[in-house]
Amino acid sequence: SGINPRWYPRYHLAARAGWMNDPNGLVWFDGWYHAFYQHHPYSIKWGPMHWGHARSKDLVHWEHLPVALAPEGPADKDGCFSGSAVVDGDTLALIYTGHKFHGSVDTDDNLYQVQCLATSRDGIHFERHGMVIDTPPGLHHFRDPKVWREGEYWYMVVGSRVENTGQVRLYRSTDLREWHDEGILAEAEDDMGYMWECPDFFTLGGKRVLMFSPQGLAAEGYKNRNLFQSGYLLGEWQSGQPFSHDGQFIEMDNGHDFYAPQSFLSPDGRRIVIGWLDMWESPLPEQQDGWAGMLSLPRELSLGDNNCVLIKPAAEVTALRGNYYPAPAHNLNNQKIFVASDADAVEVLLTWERNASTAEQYGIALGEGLSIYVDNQAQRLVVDRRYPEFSLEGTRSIALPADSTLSLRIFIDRSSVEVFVNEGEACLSSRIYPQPGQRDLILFANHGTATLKDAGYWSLNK
Ligand code: DQQ
Repeated sequence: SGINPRWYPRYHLAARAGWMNDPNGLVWFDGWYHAFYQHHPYSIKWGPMHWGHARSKDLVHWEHLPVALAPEGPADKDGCFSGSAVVDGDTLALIYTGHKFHGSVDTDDNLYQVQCLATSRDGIHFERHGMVIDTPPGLHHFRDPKVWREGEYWYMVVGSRVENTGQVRLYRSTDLREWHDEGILAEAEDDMGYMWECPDFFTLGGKRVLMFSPQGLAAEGYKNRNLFQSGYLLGEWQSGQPFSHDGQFIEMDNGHDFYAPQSFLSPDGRRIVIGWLDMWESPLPEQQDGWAGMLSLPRELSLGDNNCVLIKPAAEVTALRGNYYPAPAHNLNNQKIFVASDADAVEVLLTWERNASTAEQYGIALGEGLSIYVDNQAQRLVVDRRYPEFSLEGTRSIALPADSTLSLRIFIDRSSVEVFVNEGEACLSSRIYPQPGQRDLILFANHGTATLKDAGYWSLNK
């Protein structure tokens, strides 16, 4: 296409042109992984939402398909909002939010959101069946249905807002058409947000995870970004009961840009999550180039010791690997070491010996704009991005894990970075905007020494 390639991803899914936000309807159907997404094909800005569509055999090489849903029915005239997909026998079913305003003024009071159904036999062409769940009395914000099968029933969670309290509502069905209201599954307590978007509810190693994207959590020290977060509560659940959890909201990703994640099961039973690698408050410089928004790499969740959720790149991601290039040196003494130029599609592996690393800061940089480093004094792992020309400046960070080695898998694409820490302990994802020629990869140690046990990179998707 005519898109300026400088920031267009080499191995992540983005729309061919126009606007993209949330991943929708992630599913394995008929031999393909399908990813749908919130899409405005006619401009670089959010607008009446369509469902964009792509499919893949391996979760990393995607084939674009025609738009699956457009806002043209009576229930969704102003947008086909986020939702999910399930396989029902030989049919692929999409369950999504019909979004519309009554009358000519777009206000919250005129807002009307209902849950709709569309089905397909070939996974490409969809027949719309209209509304299956009307808005409960008194609600305006009622969206993002996530459906799954459990025992003899289909279940659905829907995000909602009652006054200034975010909620997740639960429904049950035998046929995806008639839905029984099962009440409130969970709701915000203690300032946990005024609207809970994109809920998802699944089992993980014997625990139950409620993943959602709350609006309105206050930033608190290093915790929480600003208005939009994505994260989860961990607990237990029995059908017919509310979700019992410990009230600890944990962020899914500690970088600058990750929102509205959705999960699905791979055919071999892995819980995979993909998120929108952006955030509502982020400027999106790629709009200058005719496109906006991209999806994250697929991530596999598991339950670790102490009931913490581990997040690793899905195994499929290694299919991208081309040649491996070991780093030119493993010991740094107050110096910079050049590793590669033009690093626009690489996976970097760095294992630092923390006890042998006394430098005030040590890590890796991509040009002038991005650095990922250990701050020894603060004992934090920091992602620092500086693109002042686009008003993108600032750090996000996590407390360093206790281990004596710090192992990082860093995925760099033309306008993104995803850092996976120590076998799934944390993950930090951010959009980056290096200009061409600003992609030198450089290891550094400031004021002291740093030692690598293992270091190198793969070129990806060559
Ligand atoms: N984006 C969708 C909504 C959802 C929000 C609209 C989250 O369905 O609540 O594009 O980013």
